[in-house]
Amino acid sequence: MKEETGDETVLDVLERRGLTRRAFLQVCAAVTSALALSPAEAARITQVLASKPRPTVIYLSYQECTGCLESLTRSFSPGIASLIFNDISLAFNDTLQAAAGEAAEEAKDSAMKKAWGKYVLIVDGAVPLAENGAYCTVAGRSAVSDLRHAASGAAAVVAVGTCASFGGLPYAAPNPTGAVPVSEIVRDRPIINVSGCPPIAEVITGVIIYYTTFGLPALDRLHRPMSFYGNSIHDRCYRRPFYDRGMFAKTFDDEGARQGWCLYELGCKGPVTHNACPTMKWNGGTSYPIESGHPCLGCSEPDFWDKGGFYRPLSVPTGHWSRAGVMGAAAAAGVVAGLGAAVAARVRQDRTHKPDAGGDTNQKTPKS
Ligand code: FSX
Repeated sequence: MKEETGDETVLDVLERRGLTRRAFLQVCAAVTSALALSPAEAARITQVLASKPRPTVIYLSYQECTGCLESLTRSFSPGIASLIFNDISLAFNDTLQAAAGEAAEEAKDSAMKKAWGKYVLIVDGAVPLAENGAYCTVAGRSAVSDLRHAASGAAAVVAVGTCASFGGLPYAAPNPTGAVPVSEIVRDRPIINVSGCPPIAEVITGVIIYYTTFGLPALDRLHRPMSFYGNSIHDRCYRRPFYDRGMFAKTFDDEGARQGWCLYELGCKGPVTHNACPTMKWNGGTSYPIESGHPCLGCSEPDFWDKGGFYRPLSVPTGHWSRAGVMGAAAAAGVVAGLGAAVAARVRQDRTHKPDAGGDTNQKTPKS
């Protein structure tokens, strides 16, 4: 086996392990299919992975539940092993690495020095600012100071999870720690938000590999990659025909729920939530919440904890992101359009259907 060097390509790494070019082409095919690359990009992938050094990746965690990393470790294609051993050089992650304490901090400092200005910084978790950042400290240093330092040597920052992207649970009212998203601390580096609580595993790996191979992907107004967040859950929902016909489950165990009708009246946030759940699904494409009979909670959108109740039908959001104007006209228009369609559908339903023979009359219709 050849000796490990700092600037290896994916092909070098596989050859060093004694794997054949066939294995390399399999990695290229896995990356191509995971990223749904255009024909032009797919044609370039073999050349890029054979010639471009693997990027150094530093992965830091702050206020979070480790659900994002749990999700990442369950990635199927490309799997976490392939990502770490083949596609990137993961220099620091305090959950996955064996080192702890001072040895871990030294490893982080040395990896950052070696790749200063070039590494990709992945961050999960929000960052508390109250009490001078005392609510989250690592090795005696506040998260905010740690993040500022790490980001100043990064080529780009990938905020993994809704906590890092938009504040998430720590940011929810009354936000006692003064938590903020990464974008409020880092203002001079490109930021890719990979939201979701947690994000889909293959979306995390896909974004990391896309960035490290091709650079910044096309982003939406909330800095999320369009390829994964360009459509709403509602756009691709297999229950959509029931929504359009005004056929709604009203309780979790009524006839409508058993027949797979739309979950809008049970609080589904699909019309205002952008993510790839209906197409990529979870656990290697097995299912996703709506397919399992549960409404979408809207976990990949800003302020999802504060929007007035997971099981209440949509209404115009009132949380702090929307007050600050971050929610934006497009999402608000989506809510209004969704409500308009639902009300119109409901009128049609009342005129033409009696879909819920055993329905729960206590459930309310959507209201603005
Ligand atoms: Fe937050 Fe992630 Fe939810 Fe948890 O790292 S997005 S609470 S799944 O773990 O940050």
